[in-house]
Amino acid sequence: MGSLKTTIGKLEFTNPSILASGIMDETGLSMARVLDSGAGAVVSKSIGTKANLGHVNPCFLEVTSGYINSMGLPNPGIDAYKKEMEMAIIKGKVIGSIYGASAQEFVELAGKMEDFGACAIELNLSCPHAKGYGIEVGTDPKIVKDIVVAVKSSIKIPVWAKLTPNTHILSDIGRAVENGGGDAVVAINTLKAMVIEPEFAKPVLSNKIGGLSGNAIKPVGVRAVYDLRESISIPIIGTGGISNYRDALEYIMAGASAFQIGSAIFNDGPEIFRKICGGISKFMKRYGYDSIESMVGIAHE
Ligand code: RRO
Repeated sequence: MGSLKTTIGKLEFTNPSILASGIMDETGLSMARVLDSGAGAVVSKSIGTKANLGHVNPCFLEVTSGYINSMGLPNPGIDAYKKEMEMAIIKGKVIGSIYGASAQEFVELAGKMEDFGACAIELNLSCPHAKGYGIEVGTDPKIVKDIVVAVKSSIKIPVWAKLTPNTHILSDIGRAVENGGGDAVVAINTLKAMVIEPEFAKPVLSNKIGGLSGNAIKPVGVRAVYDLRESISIPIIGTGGISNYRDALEYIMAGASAFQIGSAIFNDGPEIFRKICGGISKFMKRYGYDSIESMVGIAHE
């Protein structure tokens, strides 16, 4: 049977399924549970320099084929997160997601995540609704490159950059990550979105704007990965709306060496990692693929 192993730069993963940042990853125990459920790795909640309560409710809505969140980066702050990281890494690979308003903040956070045992850093350059963070730093190629260069020169572990689809210059941003020495890009974060309640004539979310995730965004994510594959040579991790093995294969064939799962956990629980990997294995056997690598990017041929 074909192997599900995949490599992202110098890191090797037993399978290409990874928990996306923001779901079941505020605590070490929940990340450990996901690793026990068959995920090849988990990404932590995005962590900042100080504790942050996030936005007040309502900050999460279900919509047709997806969800809209405006959680607002709730997290306990980097120093309090140490014990969660330590609890999770006993069970497997943990990628430390961090957000900051400046290269200096990213450097400080990345150094701490490396000390806590993260196997890689995921720079959140893409939260769609956080003032001063996310897309406000992640849609300018110069700022992106400066952040990547600064973080790369300060730590030894690989640096991934999570990119936003809320831009028309995604390829330029991917190239900025590559030129800055980044080891991989992750595409995509959520799409800027809004819901209005007609009876109240007002946006429902307390923050008005949120980020759309789930099945609805899968074609946007697949296209983003396809475009990035044509623009850069560093590995790509695909994410956005994956809920079955066929969705995951679309991302792989568009150019992703691994994929992340988030919203689908609301329906299927953490067992989804094993289920999707099982589906990919059966597909590989049936169609004669002997490795994940042999499928990466083949939709371009
Ligand atoms: O916490 C959030 O509100 C959030 C983050 Br950090 C992100 O990167 N993407 C998103 O949709 N929500």
